[in-house]
Amino acid sequence: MAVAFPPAFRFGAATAAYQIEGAVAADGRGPSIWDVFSHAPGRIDGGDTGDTACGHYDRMPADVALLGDLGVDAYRFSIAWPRVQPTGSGKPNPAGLAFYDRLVDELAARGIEPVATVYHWDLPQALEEAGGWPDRAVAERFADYAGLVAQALGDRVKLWCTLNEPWCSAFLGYASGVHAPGRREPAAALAAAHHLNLAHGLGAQAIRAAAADAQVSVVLNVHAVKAASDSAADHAACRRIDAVGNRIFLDPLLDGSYPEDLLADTAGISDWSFVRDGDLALIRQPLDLLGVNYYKTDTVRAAAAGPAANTPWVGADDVEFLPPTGPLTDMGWNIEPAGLTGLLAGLHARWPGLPLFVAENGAAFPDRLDADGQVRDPQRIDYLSRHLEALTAALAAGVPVRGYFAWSLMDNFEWSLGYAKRFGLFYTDYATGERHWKDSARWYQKLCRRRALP
Ligand code: IFM
Repeated sequence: MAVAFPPAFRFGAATAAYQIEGAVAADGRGPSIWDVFSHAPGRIDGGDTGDTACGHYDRMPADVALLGDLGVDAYRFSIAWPRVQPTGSGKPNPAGLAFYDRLVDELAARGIEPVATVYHWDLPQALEEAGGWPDRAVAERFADYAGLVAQALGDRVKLWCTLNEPWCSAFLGYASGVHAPGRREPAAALAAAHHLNLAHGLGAQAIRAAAADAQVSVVLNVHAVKAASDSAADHAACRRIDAVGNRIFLDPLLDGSYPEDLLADTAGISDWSFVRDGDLALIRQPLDLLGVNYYKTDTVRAAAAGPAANTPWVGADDVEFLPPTGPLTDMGWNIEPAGLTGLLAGLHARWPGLPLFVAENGAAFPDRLDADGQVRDPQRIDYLSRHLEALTAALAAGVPVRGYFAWSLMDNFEWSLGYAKRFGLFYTDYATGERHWKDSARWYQKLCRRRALP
């Protein structure tokens, strides 16, 4: 039986600026933390950088044409802060803004709704040199920047995502150091998390001040984490990961408070004095939608081995993650569609009035461009269709899920793993810059047309 989606449900595809644009020195763009990090020896697999990426900056109209052929309702892209404000503050760079202006016009010409993410990890390097996210001033700079882009694009962009996956910015960037800027300072990572929350709140206000009919969202990679057993110790391990992985963002953003257990878990690391009076009220701005990125589940237990070094799990560094069980994607991630249903249902149970959307979901596989020009990726079709089916199970249970964005439109720069991991619906030939339809793109095209899963 075909499973149908509500008429207003949006099917989309997602990307992020640094992962696809390239042209890092074009039209006055300043350096970001990812330019600096990717050029530091040994940080990125294969020594890759985002200097060229998919060349989207120069190929944008053709990429929007592909989106049109794909038949998506919406396209979620991110705006590169260092294009708009090369040093992270001050007057906007008109040439940088003009690129996004053209992008939203191209999308409009094809009837595709633009969904703009204001920050997907590319902090202007000048702001990192002034302290980075552990420094409160960055949240204020973010609000200025968010206001600028909303002013420039808010007549055509209605749905705004302030931040993408602030957990990664805070904990991969400042605790484990596997992402830019590569710092390993657990206390600073907690401060970064708070300032990202604050940036969201201030940014949401600035967006609404600049564009009165804006819808504001934030996108979280809510970790679907389970305890390995029923033991109290394993449940405590799971609770701690949930606290520093999920509730550190969900609770202040949606309820205006930090979880008591998180403060207790991290008391030996930080006194949280970076939280000032009034911050929590600023952070808790009304949200029109919550974006959820979902890829996999994790199973954890209380470890016997003691604390691990350089973990992103601040205050929970002795929790052990069990090796995932196969089949696995090329990222080494498990494939568990039911986790998506559970995640959406759990969020809905806790915040029943809050509409949700899946802002990213997809899988990397070692795709190959065959001699006949085809890219045969049945595993991705299977992954996407099973996750969309899991989404419909949440819909059937009454969860208000408004859309689904496949990650990603095309293969791109997968951060510290470089170009080796291919998440795209379209295959990127990095030697020529050409995009090729994968079988999964043709499958997604059918889905967008029929608006029903076979
Ligand atoms: O490529 C990333 C994206 O930038 C953020 N979410 C997860 C994706 C896959 O790792």
